[in-house]
Amino acid sequence: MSFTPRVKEILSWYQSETPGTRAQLARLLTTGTLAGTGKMVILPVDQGFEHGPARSFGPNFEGHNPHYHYQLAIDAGCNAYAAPLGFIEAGAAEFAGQIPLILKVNNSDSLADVEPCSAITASVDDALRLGCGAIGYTIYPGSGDRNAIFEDLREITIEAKEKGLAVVVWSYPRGSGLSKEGETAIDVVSYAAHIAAQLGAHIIKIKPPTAHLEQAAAKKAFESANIPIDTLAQRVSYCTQACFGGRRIVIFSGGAAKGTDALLEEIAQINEGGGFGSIVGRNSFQRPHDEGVDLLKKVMAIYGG
Ligand code: FBP
Repeated sequence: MSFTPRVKEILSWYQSETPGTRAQLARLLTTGTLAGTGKMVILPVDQGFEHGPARSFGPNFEGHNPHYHYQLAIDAGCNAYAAPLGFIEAGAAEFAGQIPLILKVNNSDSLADVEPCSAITASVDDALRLGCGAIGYTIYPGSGDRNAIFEDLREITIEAKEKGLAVVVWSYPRGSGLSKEGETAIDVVSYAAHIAAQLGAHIIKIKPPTAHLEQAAAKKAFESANIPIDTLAQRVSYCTQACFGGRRIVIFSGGAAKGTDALLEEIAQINEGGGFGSIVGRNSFQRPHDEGVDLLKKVMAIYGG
């Protein structure tokens, strides 16, 4: 397969990586409906672990079946499917080679009342054994546990790169240092995205940021530099710039289930701001199968232009 100029350009940002890692990034960029466009839509299904099965799969009972999500990602034409060890293991043989896989190697639950942190729940070797092309890891900038979170990612990233895998980082600011509103504030989200880039992430996943400015010093900096943050498109643009001047793949999460129009309006703004795509979980697998596929196809149509 010959790559499009856009795929070649994106791969040129990752020249220091091993051939194996670059091949996995290339596979992510050349799979599914958006193949070759430089955009990606990924299906993530770690919500059962993160939020519990009732909140995650109550709205669409089919979601309890691990194969359902593999098939949903394939039917919709996603670039990849991301999940924790159990869900990936439960379908890796049946669906081998049909869609790139991202193994979520750390996870957190909603049962304990502690500073945000995740346990390491799978390894780079698990990812290789299961045929995954990338590992996924969540960091919580703002958490009192951030040193351990960052240091664990460092170890895992070194190993993943040595063994030829790509690294996808979910960067979700939260913890005692931040207000609830601050978790999605533009200064905080862009900062969290930058931290993920500095930690060596190839693909950075963040939440769509709001116009709120959380930290006084950052507020001053945004205002004196006149950085436009009124629209979501402007804020998305700023977040991609915060990741090495646009030389990292930055994608945006779908969030809790919402109406189709509201989600598509958000996607249109992300696309306008130069976002590289979306990772849409609850909004797709909590709808009945055909509606979920239809919605993901509409999302891809926006990114595909
Ligand atoms: P959604 O599209 O369902 O928001 O999925 C994106 C995601 O990052 C999941 O991978 C993860 O389980 C969830 O959001 C975490 O959400 P939060 O940490 O805000 O509870």
